[in-house]
Amino acid sequence: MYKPKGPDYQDVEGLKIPKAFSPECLRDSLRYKPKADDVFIVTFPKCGTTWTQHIVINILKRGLPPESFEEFQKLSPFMELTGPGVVETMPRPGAIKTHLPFDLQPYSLQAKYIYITRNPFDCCVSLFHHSRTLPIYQYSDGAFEDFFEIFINGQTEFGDYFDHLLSWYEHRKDPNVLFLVYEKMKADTRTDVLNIAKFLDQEYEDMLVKDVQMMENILLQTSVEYMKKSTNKHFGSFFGSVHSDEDIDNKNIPEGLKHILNYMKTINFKPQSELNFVRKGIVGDWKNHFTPEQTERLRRKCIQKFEGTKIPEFWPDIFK
Ligand code: PPS
Repeated sequence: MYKPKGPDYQDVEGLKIPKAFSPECLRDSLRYKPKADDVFIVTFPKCGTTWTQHIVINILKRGLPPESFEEFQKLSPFMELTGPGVVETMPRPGAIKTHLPFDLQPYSLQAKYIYITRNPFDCCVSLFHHSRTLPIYQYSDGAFEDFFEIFINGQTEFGDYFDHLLSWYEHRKDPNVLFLVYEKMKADTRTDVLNIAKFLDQEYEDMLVKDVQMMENILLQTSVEYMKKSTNKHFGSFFGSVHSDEDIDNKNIPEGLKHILNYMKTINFKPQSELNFVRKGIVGDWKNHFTPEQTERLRRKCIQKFEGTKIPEFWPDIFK
Protein backbone atom coordinates (compact mmCIF):
# COMPACT_ATOMS: atom_id res chain seq x y z
CA MET A 1 0.00 0.00 0.00
CA TYR A 2 1.22 3.54 -0.85
CA LYS A 3 2.56 5.27 2.26
CA PRO A 4 3.46 8.92 1.66
CA LYS A 5 6.79 10.00 3.12
CA GLY A 6 6.50 12.94 5.49
CA PRO A 7 9.04 15.11 7.31
CA ASP A 8 10.61 13.82 10.56
CA TYR A 9 8.04 14.35 13.32
CA GLN A 10 7.44 12.92 16.79
CA ASP A 11 4.23 12.55 18.79
CA VAL A 12 4.22 14.29 22.17
CA GLU A 13 1.06 14.59 24.28
CA GLY A 14 -0.97 13.62 21.22
CA LEU A 15 0.52 16.42 19.10
CA LYS A 16 2.95 16.03 16.20
CA ILE A 17 5.99 18.30 16.49
CA PRO A 18 9.32 18.28 14.65
CA LYS A 19 11.49 15.38 15.81
CA ALA A 20 14.25 17.87 16.61
CA PHE A 21 12.19 19.71 19.25
CA SER A 22 12.57 18.97 22.94
CA PRO A 23 9.51 17.00 24.16
CA GLU A 24 10.03 18.52 27.62
CA CYS A 25 9.78 22.04 26.23
CA LEU A 26 6.42 21.19 24.67
CA ARG A 27 5.15 19.54 27.86
CA ASP A 28 6.27 22.50 29.98
CA SER A 29 4.72 24.93 27.50
CA LEU A 30 1.33 23.24 27.75
CA ARG A 31 1.47 23.83 31.52
CA TYR A 32 2.43 27.51 31.22
CA LYS A 33 0.10 29.85 33.14
CA PRO A 34 -0.48 33.07 31.15
CA LYS A 35 0.16 36.40 32.82
CA ALA A 36 -2.30 39.28 32.54
CA ASP A 37 -0.01 41.21 30.16
CA ASP A 38 0.79 38.26 27.88
CA VAL A 39 0.18 38.71 24.17
CA PHE A 40 0.25 35.50 22.13
CA ILE A 41 0.61 35.26 18.35
CA VAL A 42 -0.98 31.95 17.46
CA THR A 43 -1.04 30.25 14.07
CA PHE A 44 -1.10 26.98 12.27
CA PRO A 45 2.44 26.84 10.80
CA LYS A 46 3.15 28.99 7.73
CA CYS A 47 0.08 31.20 8.01
CA GLY A 48 1.89 34.50 8.64
CA THR A 49 3.40 34.09 12.11
CA THR A 50 6.77 35.77 11.50
CA TRP A 51 5.18 38.63 9.59
CA THR A 52 2.73 39.29 12.44
CA GLN A 53 5.52 38.97 15.02
CA HIS A 54 7.49 41.66 13.19
CA ILE A 55 4.45 43.95 12.96
CA VAL A 56 3.77 43.58 16.67
CA ILE A 57 7.40 44.15 17.65
CA ASN A 58 7.67 47.20 15.37
CA ILE A 59 4.55 48.65 17.02
CA LEU A 60 5.73 47.88 20.56
CA LYS A 61 9.10 49.46 19.72
CA ARG A 62 7.31 52.55 18.43
CA GLY A 63 8.39 52.28 14.83
CA LEU A 64 11.78 50.65 15.27
CA PRO A 65 12.52 47.17 13.88
CA PRO A 66 14.20 44.55 16.10
CA GLU A 67 17.87 45.55 16.47
CA SER A 68 19.08 42.02 15.83
CA PHE A 69 17.80 38.49 15.40
CA GLU A 70 18.68 37.86 19.06
CA GLU A 71 16.52 40.78 20.14
CA PHE A 72 13.68 39.52 17.96
CA GLN A 73 13.88 36.06 19.54
CA LYS A 74 13.96 37.55 23.04
CA LEU A 75 10.96 39.79 22.42
CA SER A 76 8.99 37.13 20.58
CA PRO A 77 10.04 33.62 21.62
CA PHE A 78 8.49 30.47 20.09
CA MET A 79 7.33 28.88 23.32
CA GLU A 80 7.04 25.21 22.29
CA LEU A 81 10.54 25.39 20.83
CA THR A 82 12.37 27.31 23.56
CA GLY A 83 10.33 26.17 26.55
CA PRO A 84 8.38 28.57 28.79
CA GLY A 85 11.39 29.61 30.89
CA VAL A 86 12.22 32.16 28.20
CA VAL A 87 8.69 33.53 28.33
CA GLU A 88 9.01 34.05 32.08
CA THR A 89 12.07 36.24 31.53
CA MET A 90 10.93 37.88 28.26
CA PRO A 91 11.41 41.67 28.24
CA ARG A 92 7.95 43.22 28.28
CA PRO A 93 6.07 44.30 26.31
CA GLY A 94 6.75 41.31 24.04
CA ALA A 95 4.69 38.74 22.14
CA ILE A 96 4.81 34.96 22.51
CA LYS A 97 4.59 32.77 19.41
CA THR A 98 2.75 29.45 19.59
CA HIS A 99 1.37 27.01 17.03
CA LEU A 100 -1.19 25.48 19.38
CA PRO A 101 -4.84 24.65 18.66
CA PHE A 102 -7.25 26.37 21.05
CA ASP A 103 -7.76 23.36 23.33
CA LEU A 104 -4.01 23.07 24.00
CA GLN A 105 -3.20 26.79 24.14
CA PRO A 106 -2.45 28.13 27.65
CA TYR A 107 -5.43 30.41 28.02
CA SER A 108 -6.51 33.24 30.29
CA LEU A 109 -9.24 35.82 29.82
CA GLN A 110 -6.73 38.48 30.88
CA ALA A 111 -4.16 37.57 28.18
CA LYS A 112 -4.48 38.60 24.51
CA TYR A 113 -4.38 36.32 21.48
CA ILE A 114 -3.71 37.30 17.86
CA TYR A 115 -4.64 34.41 15.57
CA ILE A 116 -3.79 34.57 11.88
CA THR A 117 -5.00 32.13 9.26
CA ARG A 118 -4.14 31.57 5.58
CA ASN A 119 -5.83 29.62 2.82
CA PRO A 120 -5.04 25.91 3.10
CA PHE A 121 -3.69 25.66 -0.45
CA ASP A 122 -0.88 28.20 0.06
CA CYS A 123 -0.33 26.99 3.62
CA CYS A 124 0.25 23.45 2.33
CA VAL A 125 2.76 24.69 -0.28
CA SER A 126 4.57 26.90 2.21
CA LEU A 127 4.86 24.09 4.78
CA PHE A 128 6.10 21.76 2.05
CA HIS A 129 8.95 24.16 1.18
CA HIS A 130 9.67 24.84 4.86
CA SER A 131 10.03 21.09 5.48
CA ARG A 132 12.33 20.66 2.47
CA THR A 133 14.46 23.65 3.42
CA LEU A 134 15.16 23.11 7.12
CA PRO A 135 17.60 20.20 7.58
CA ILE A 136 15.93 19.10 10.85
CA TYR A 137 13.09 17.56 8.84
CA GLN A 138 15.41 15.37 6.71
CA TYR A 139 13.06 16.05 3.82
CA SER A 140 15.22 17.82 1.23
CA ASP A 141 14.13 15.19 -1.30
CA GLY A 142 10.46 15.34 -0.22
CA ALA A 143 7.91 15.16 -3.06
CA PHE A 144 4.88 17.45 -3.17
CA GLU A 145 2.55 14.54 -3.97
CA ASP A 146 3.60 12.88 -0.69
CA PHE A 147 3.40 16.05 1.34
CA PHE A 148 -0.05 16.82 -0.05
CA GLU A 149 -1.33 13.51 1.37
CA ILE A 150 0.22 14.25 4.77
CA PHE A 151 -1.44 17.69 4.80
CA ILE A 152 -4.89 16.68 3.60
CA ASN A 153 -4.95 13.84 6.13
CA GLY A 154 -4.06 16.14 9.04
CA GLN A 155 -0.72 14.45 9.71
CA THR A 156 1.52 17.54 9.71
CA GLU A 157 3.26 19.13 12.67
CA PHE A 158 0.83 20.80 15.08
CA GLY A 159 -1.98 18.60 13.82
CA ASP A 160 -4.79 19.06 11.37
CA TYR A 161 -4.96 22.44 9.62
CA PHE A 162 -8.77 22.38 9.58
CA ASP A 163 -9.26 21.45 13.23
CA HIS A 164 -6.72 24.10 14.23
CA LEU A 165 -8.50 26.83 12.30
CA LEU A 166 -11.98 25.74 13.43
CA SER A 167 -10.86 25.65 17.06
CA TRP A 168 -9.86 29.35 16.92
CA TYR A 169 -12.61 30.46 14.53
CA GLU A 170 -15.12 29.71 17.29
CA HIS A 171 -13.35 32.35 19.41
CA ARG A 172 -12.89 34.98 16.69
CA LYS A 173 -15.29 37.37 18.40
CA ASP A 174 -13.93 36.97 21.94
CA PRO A 175 -12.81 40.35 23.27
CA ASN A 176 -9.29 39.07 23.96
CA VAL A 177 -8.88 37.52 20.49
CA LEU A 178 -7.92 39.34 17.28
CA PHE A 179 -8.61 37.08 14.32
CA LEU A 180 -6.71 37.97 11.13
CA VAL A 181 -6.56 36.57 7.60
CA TYR A 182 -3.21 36.58 5.73
CA GLU A 183 -4.74 37.42 2.33
CA LYS A 184 -6.71 40.33 3.76
CA MET A 185 -3.61 41.62 5.56
CA LYS A 186 -1.65 41.33 2.31
CA ALA A 187 -4.31 43.28 0.37
CA ASP A 188 -4.48 46.07 2.95
CA THR A 189 -1.58 45.84 5.39
CA ARG A 190 -2.10 49.37 6.70
CA THR A 191 -5.58 48.59 8.02
CA ASP A 192 -4.43 45.44 9.81
CA VAL A 193 -1.39 47.18 11.30
CA LEU A 194 -3.86 49.67 12.80
CA ASN A 195 -6.14 46.84 13.95
CA ILE A 196 -3.20 45.14 15.65
CA ALA A 197 -2.07 48.42 17.24
CA LYS A 198 -5.55 49.11 18.61
CA PHE A 199 -5.82 45.56 19.94
CA LEU A 200 -2.49 45.92 21.75
CA ASP A 201 -3.51 49.26 23.24
CA GLN A 202 -5.49 52.28 22.05
CA GLU A 203 -2.35 54.33 22.72
CA TYR A 204 -0.51 52.51 19.90
CA GLU A 205 -3.26 53.14 17.38
CA ASP A 206 -3.32 56.86 18.31
CA MET A 207 0.45 56.94 17.92
CA LEU A 208 0.28 55.53 14.36
CA VAL A 209 -2.59 57.74 13.30
CA LYS A 210 -0.68 60.79 14.48
CA ASP A 211 2.77 59.81 13.21
CA VAL A 212 2.41 59.14 9.49
CA GLN A 213 6.14 58.57 9.00
CA MET A 214 6.20 55.93 11.74
CA MET A 215 3.41 54.05 9.97
CA GLU A 216 5.33 54.18 6.67
CA ASN A 217 8.47 52.91 8.41
CA ILE A 218 6.58 49.98 9.91
CA LEU A 219 5.09 49.05 6.53
CA LEU A 220 8.57 49.09 5.00
CA GLN A 221 10.24 47.21 7.86
CA THR A 222 7.65 44.43 7.75
CA SER A 223 7.62 44.05 3.96
CA VAL A 224 8.66 40.73 2.41
CA GLU A 225 11.80 42.22 0.83
CA TYR A 226 12.97 43.85 4.06
CA MET A 227 12.26 40.73 6.10
CA LYS A 228 14.08 38.48 3.62
CA LYS A 229 17.23 40.51 4.25
CA SER A 230 16.81 40.71 8.01
CA THR A 231 15.77 37.11 8.62
CA ASN A 232 17.04 34.51 6.14
CA LYS A 233 20.76 34.90 6.91
CA HIS A 234 20.11 34.35 10.60
CA PHE A 235 18.05 31.24 9.99
CA GLY A 236 20.95 29.92 7.90
CA SER A 237 23.55 30.53 10.58
CA PHE A 238 21.36 28.75 13.10
CA PHE A 239 19.27 26.06 11.39
CA GLY A 240 21.55 25.52 8.40
CA SER A 241 24.88 25.02 10.17
CA VAL A 242 26.69 22.44 12.27
CA HIS A 243 27.62 23.75 15.73
CA SER A 244 30.44 22.33 17.83
CA ASP A 245 29.89 21.10 21.43
CA GLU A 246 31.90 24.03 22.68
CA ASP A 247 29.89 26.47 20.62
CA ILE A 248 26.62 25.02 21.92
CA ASP A 249 27.79 25.06 25.55
CA ASN A 250 29.01 28.62 25.23
CA LYS A 251 25.93 29.95 23.57
CA ASN A 252 23.69 31.87 25.88
CA ILE A 253 20.57 30.28 24.43
CA PRO A 254 17.52 28.49 25.84
CA GLU A 255 17.52 24.75 26.49
CA GLY A 256 15.08 24.10 23.64
CA LEU A 257 17.46 25.66 21.12
CA LYS A 258 20.41 23.71 22.55
CA HIS A 259 18.32 20.55 22.16
CA ILE A 260 17.89 21.31 18.45
CA LEU A 261 21.56 22.12 17.89
CA ASN A 262 22.54 18.84 19.58
CA TYR A 263 19.97 16.98 17.45
CA MET A 264 21.51 18.51 14.34
CA LYS A 265 24.83 16.88 15.18
CA THR A 266 23.13 13.50 14.78
CA ILE A 267 21.83 14.05 11.23
CA ASN A 268 23.43 14.46 7.82
CA PHE A 269 22.92 17.65 5.89
CA LYS A 270 24.67 20.13 3.67
CA PRO A 271 25.32 23.36 5.60
CA GLN A 272 23.76 26.47 4.07
CA SER A 273 24.60 30.05 4.94
CA GLU A 274 21.09 31.26 4.15
CA LEU A 275 17.70 29.55 4.47
CA ASN A 276 14.65 30.79 2.60
CA PHE A 277 12.47 31.09 5.68
CA VAL A 278 10.84 34.21 4.30
CA ARG A 279 10.27 32.70 0.84
CA LYS A 280 7.84 34.34 -1.64
CA GLY A 281 5.24 35.86 0.65
CA ILE A 282 2.58 35.94 -2.06
CA VAL A 283 -1.01 34.76 -2.49
CA GLY A 284 -1.69 31.95 -4.96
CA ASP A 285 1.65 30.13 -5.24
CA TRP A 286 -0.39 26.93 -4.83
CA LYS A 287 -1.36 27.20 -8.51
CA ASN A 288 2.25 26.35 -9.36
CA HIS A 289 2.11 23.14 -7.33
CA PHE A 290 -1.35 21.55 -7.30
CA THR A 291 -2.60 19.16 -9.98
CA PRO A 292 -6.29 19.54 -10.99
CA GLU A 293 -7.04 16.35 -9.01
CA GLN A 294 -5.33 17.62 -5.84
CA THR A 295 -7.14 20.96 -6.23
CA GLU A 296 -10.48 19.19 -6.41
CA ARG A 297 -9.72 16.93 -3.43
CA LEU A 298 -8.63 19.78 -1.17
CA ARG A 299 -11.57 21.91 -2.29
CA ARG A 300 -13.96 19.08 -1.39
CA LYS A 301 -12.30 18.64 1.99
CA CYS A 302 -12.66 22.40 2.65
CA ILE A 303 -16.35 22.39 1.73
CA GLN A 304 -16.96 19.50 4.12
CA LYS A 305 -14.88 20.95 6.98
CA PHE A 306 -16.06 24.57 6.62
CA GLU A 307 -19.75 23.71 6.38
CA GLY A 308 -21.85 26.04 8.54
CA THR A 309 -19.07 28.63 8.84
CA LYS A 310 -18.22 31.79 6.91
CA ILE A 311 -14.61 30.69 6.42
CA PRO A 312 -14.95 30.26 2.61
CA GLU A 313 -15.68 34.01 2.45
CA PHE A 314 -12.09 34.69 3.57
CA TRP A 315 -10.91 33.34 0.21
CA PRO A 316 -13.47 34.25 -2.47
CA ASP A 317 -10.99 33.52 -5.28
CA ILE A 318 -10.84 29.89 -4.22
CA PHE A 319 -14.45 29.35 -3.15
CA LYS A 320 -16.35 31.25 -5.85
S1 PPS B 1 6.33 29.64 10.68
O1 PPS B 1 7.45 28.72 10.42
O2 PPS B 1 5.11 28.89 10.98
O3 PPS B 1 6.64 30.63 11.69
O4 PPS B 1 6.10 30.39 9.28
P1 PPS B 1 5.19 31.68 9.09
O5 PPS B 1 5.98 32.88 9.43
O6 PPS B 1 3.88 31.49 9.71
O7 PPS B 1 4.89 31.66 7.53
C1 PPS B 1 5.88 31.83 6.57
C2 PPS B 1 5.19 32.33 5.32
O8 PPS B 1 4.89 33.73 5.47
C3 PPS B 1 5.58 34.45 4.45
N1 PPS B 1 6.01 35.77 4.93
C4 PPS B 1 5.43 36.91 4.55
N2 PPS B 1 4.36 37.17 3.76
C5 PPS B 1 4.03 38.47 3.57
N3 PPS B 1 4.70 39.51 4.11
C6 PPS B 1 5.78 39.30 4.92
N4 PPS B 1 6.45 40.32 5.42
C7 PPS B 1 6.18 37.95 5.16
N5 PPS B 1 7.16 37.38 5.90
C8 PPS B 1 7.03 36.06 5.75
C9 PPS B 1 6.76 33.55 4.10
O9 PPS B 1 7.36 33.91 2.89
C10 PPS B 1 6.08 32.21 4.09
O10 PPS B 1 5.20 32.03 2.98
P2 PPS B 1 5.65 31.40 1.58
O11 PPS B 1 4.37 31.15 0.84
O12 PPS B 1 6.38 30.12 1.88
O13 PPS B 1 6.50 32.41 0.91
